[in-house]
Amino acid sequence: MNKILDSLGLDAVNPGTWHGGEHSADESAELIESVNPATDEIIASVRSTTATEYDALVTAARESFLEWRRIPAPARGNAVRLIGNALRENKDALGSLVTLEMGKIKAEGDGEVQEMIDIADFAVGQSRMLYGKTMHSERPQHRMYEQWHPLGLVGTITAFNFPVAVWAWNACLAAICGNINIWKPSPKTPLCGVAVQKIVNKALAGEGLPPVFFLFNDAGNQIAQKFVDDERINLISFTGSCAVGKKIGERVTARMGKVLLELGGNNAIIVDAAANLDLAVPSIVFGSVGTAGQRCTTTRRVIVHQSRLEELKSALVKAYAQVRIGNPLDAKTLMGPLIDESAIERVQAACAKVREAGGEILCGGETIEGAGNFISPAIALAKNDWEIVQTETFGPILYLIPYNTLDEAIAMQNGVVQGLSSAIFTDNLQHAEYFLSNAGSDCGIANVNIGTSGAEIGGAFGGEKETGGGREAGSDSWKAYMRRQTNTINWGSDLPLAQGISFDL
Ligand code: UN1
Repeated sequence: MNKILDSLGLDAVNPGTWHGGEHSADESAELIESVNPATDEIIASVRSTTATEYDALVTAARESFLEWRRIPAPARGNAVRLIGNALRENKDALGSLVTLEMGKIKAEGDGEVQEMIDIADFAVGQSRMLYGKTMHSERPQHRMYEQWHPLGLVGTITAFNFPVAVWAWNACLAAICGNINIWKPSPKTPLCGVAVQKIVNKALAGEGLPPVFFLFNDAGNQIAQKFVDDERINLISFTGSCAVGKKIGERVTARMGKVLLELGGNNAIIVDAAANLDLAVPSIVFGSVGTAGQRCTTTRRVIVHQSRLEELKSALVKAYAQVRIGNPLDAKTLMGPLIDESAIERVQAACAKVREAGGEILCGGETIEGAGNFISPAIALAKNDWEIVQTETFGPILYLIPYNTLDEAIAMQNGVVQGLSSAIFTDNLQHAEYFLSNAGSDCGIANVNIGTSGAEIGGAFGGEKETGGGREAGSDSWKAYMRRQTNTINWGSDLPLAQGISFDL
């Protein structure tokens, strides 16, 4: 544990307020303890940010923006390239810290840092491609085009489950677009925030750049509320639950700010009559047990053709029995702990609700003796319209739901309030294409013979309905961090009006 902290320059008590390259620490501020969910031990603590420090931070960020926006986008991209390189150097240590503080297995902790590196690389290229369109004006000797300008201050609020990658999606793109980033990490994973801030600011030190990356920590949610309501913050990008996201969306739009919401999912995999179970079974297991069921893309429902139910049921129960649960830093472990005790309680309550509704728990849902928040992953035979199935329980419980026709399966897949990720397993081309057609999945992500989780950064990431409609990472998601301006230039000596209007004096 100490080796990991030492190599990232973390102490037993760490300042949680970073004004770009510098940190401040008001010692009157509360300490946030970082707890290892695998052992219940305190790893280290991070000092929360006071209201005064927060105000000073936003003022400094605004000053920084006035300088940063003047730097050409490709040069801003070069700064992000330095960050990507620094993350490469720190991949092992930062991946281990993610595992230590969040509890996901080391391969997934490292994978998260790889996702940061990937988006940094993507952003470097994008920095030379902030393209606007040109249009043909209807008026002679007129030219029309559009260009993209930075928003200003981009606030990112991240969740515990992806304590570093989701920041990188937002921060790398926002930075090349010319914005200053202010990050509020989850109070459950404050050390990851501090470690990333250190790596990033060290990489940019001596480059003669204004500070671009700012951080504050909040033990409760008072400063976070100020942040959401702060008119100086041009965009709030929030990842978290639908309930909190809805409130944030309302508050930010009430002050005419911009929001980018990446909220909950209730993701399903349809296992068609023509599915190849050699592909489907491992994908379902990774999707439901990976990150101990705590991804927003986690597979929560498997909608299986009646003819394949028995076969799939026994294959899944067998596979679940082989999932090695334990110390997430151990290379052999496939499933680590849940984030805290209340997460365990929620999974157990979900199992109880399945039983109450008349369903069957096929396996799992049992806590494991000793320290840490360990529970065996559960599979339940259930019905799609049960309240508990309609609810996103953020843990390893998977609902198995039989169907007869593909239309019925798609209706069930879409029959939830969330719309993040979805998949079908089938070797039937018509069924695959139907699932992807506009009569098919209503989610932001729809896959064929690939599970619901583990998206690459190159695509736009996000979902519809109560998932919030935001898109982050690849494709043209960069546009969310910019404002569009349409410019019309008259290079002639007449003044024709659009729509042929004559207005002669
Ligand atoms: C999240 O759970 O908030 O597609 C993000 C995935 C990851 C990102 C998940 N690349 O599962």
